[in-house]
Amino acid sequence: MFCYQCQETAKGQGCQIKGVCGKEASTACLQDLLIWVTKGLSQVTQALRKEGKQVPKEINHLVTGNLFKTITNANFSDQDLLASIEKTIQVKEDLRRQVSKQEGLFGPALYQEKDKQALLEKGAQVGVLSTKDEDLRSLRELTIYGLKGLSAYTKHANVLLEENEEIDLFIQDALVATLEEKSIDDMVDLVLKTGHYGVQGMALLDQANTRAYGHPEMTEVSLEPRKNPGILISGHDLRDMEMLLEQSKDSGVDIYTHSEMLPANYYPAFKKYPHFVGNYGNAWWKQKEEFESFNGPILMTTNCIVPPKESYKDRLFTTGAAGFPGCKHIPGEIGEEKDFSEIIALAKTCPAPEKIEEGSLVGGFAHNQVFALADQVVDAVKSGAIKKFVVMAGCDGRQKGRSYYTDFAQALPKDTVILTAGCAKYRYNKLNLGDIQGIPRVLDAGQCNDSYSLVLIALKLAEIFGLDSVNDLPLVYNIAWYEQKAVIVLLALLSLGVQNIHLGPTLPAFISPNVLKVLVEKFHISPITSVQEDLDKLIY
Ligand code: FSO
Ligand code: SF4
Repeated sequence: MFCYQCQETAKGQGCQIKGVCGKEASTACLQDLLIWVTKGLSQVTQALRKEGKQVPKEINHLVTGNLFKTITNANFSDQDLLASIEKTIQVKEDLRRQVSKQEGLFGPALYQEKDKQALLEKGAQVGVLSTKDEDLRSLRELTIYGLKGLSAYTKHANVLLEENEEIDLFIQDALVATLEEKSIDDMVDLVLKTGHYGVQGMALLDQANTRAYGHPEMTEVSLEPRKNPGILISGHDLRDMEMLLEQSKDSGVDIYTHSEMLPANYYPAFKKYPHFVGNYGNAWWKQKEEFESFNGPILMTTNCIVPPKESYKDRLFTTGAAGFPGCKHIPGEIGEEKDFSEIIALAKTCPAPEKIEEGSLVGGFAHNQVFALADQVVDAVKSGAIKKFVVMAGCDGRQKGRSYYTDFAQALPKDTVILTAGCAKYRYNKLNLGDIQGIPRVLDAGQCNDSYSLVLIALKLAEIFGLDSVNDLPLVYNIAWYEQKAVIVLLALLSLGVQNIHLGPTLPAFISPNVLKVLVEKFHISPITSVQEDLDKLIY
């Protein structure tokens, strides 16, 4: 195996024996093969479309679903990955028969192995290192990781029955492009185009979420459990949240969010459920302790799963793209009602969650809510009460060095406001950093995909202040990344021309020195340094 797609990759270079995330070598090879056969399927859909033939939307969903399954910490199940590989080859073969001009098809488009051992061996040959040139490899992987993040967001929109076929076409074309010999310049263009579609993907999801559940609004979220048994729901899938709330109402079981599901508390449609209590715990990587003390069942709707301890493994359920061997998976395709009754029944037999925190936190500052506060915000900027906005979106992770973000947030002068989204916020959202004339100093827009809100807010501020570019705003970026959803957020920002992004806690291992040079020249990206040095650079 060789995997370097996340920030915690071994030695900052690549996991080669087993993933730091807990991924086995066999799983890594199957994920590589799943990507490869999905490229093959995309070659076929591209060929069909060139011949003017229709490709059903279920095929688009298969492509995005496959990519989603290979995101860091999403699916650890060899069985599930094998089934996806077999299905993809089967579907691809069925479609290939409809292609009139077969001459252009090669490699994965023609692959139709069935034997498990042979599949594993193939997986070991078609991974990251099969591209020999370091820079081409870097740009291909950067594209693929962006596509993985984009697929996850697209999928979340699809489950709410929103589609944008243009995005699917791009994903498939871009997958095919990573099989072709392209120049470095063409690949840089492809990376930026991926970012452009990243913006479209986040916009689609924003539209899907707000149409279905209303606009997030300023909300005080309780951090304290009640006395009833509970179910903890984690990940990003709001449709799963809705189904769970609906099916568990009047059952005597309470519902709590964990990690990236916290923003569900901000949506009007979910507030009407009296058994939806609040949030329990912190970012994904603290789940080993927090799932233990929660006492009740946990539903993982997406990444980030940490291989569970035996003590709670039988209480851990997965659904959607998530999977873990030995944990029960709740099935349900797009448009289908999932059945969470087993989880609810199990909850009733469990003790109530143990209290691990006190008080509450405030969030819900997505674009609509911030626009509603625009006059207040603009006055505070004009009077000098707010001197700078600091975008600190992205992910949290286990690495010790991430305490930098807590220290940075704490050291920021009192006339700065943090704009955040994603699980990165857990490093500072409980610090009580106060407010500026009633505007909280930490404005949480929501999940990592709600970084889209931060973009809209920046554009709105630029418009109000009559500026030509968001780069002229008193707004700086200090972004933390961990996995591939953060990659698409980053590429989206770059495609919008955002300059001077500070990225940490370390730069991606998959960015080669030459590709980094391009990013620095074009966008002035830089790594974080020390809190003081970065404050000097960004704030003072
Ligand atoms: Fe975090 Fe995990 Fe949202 Fe990620 S929970 S790390 S970028 O999956 O998706 O912010
Ligand atoms: Fe290593 Fe990250 Fe890949 Fe897991 S996802 S194998 S930790 S690089």
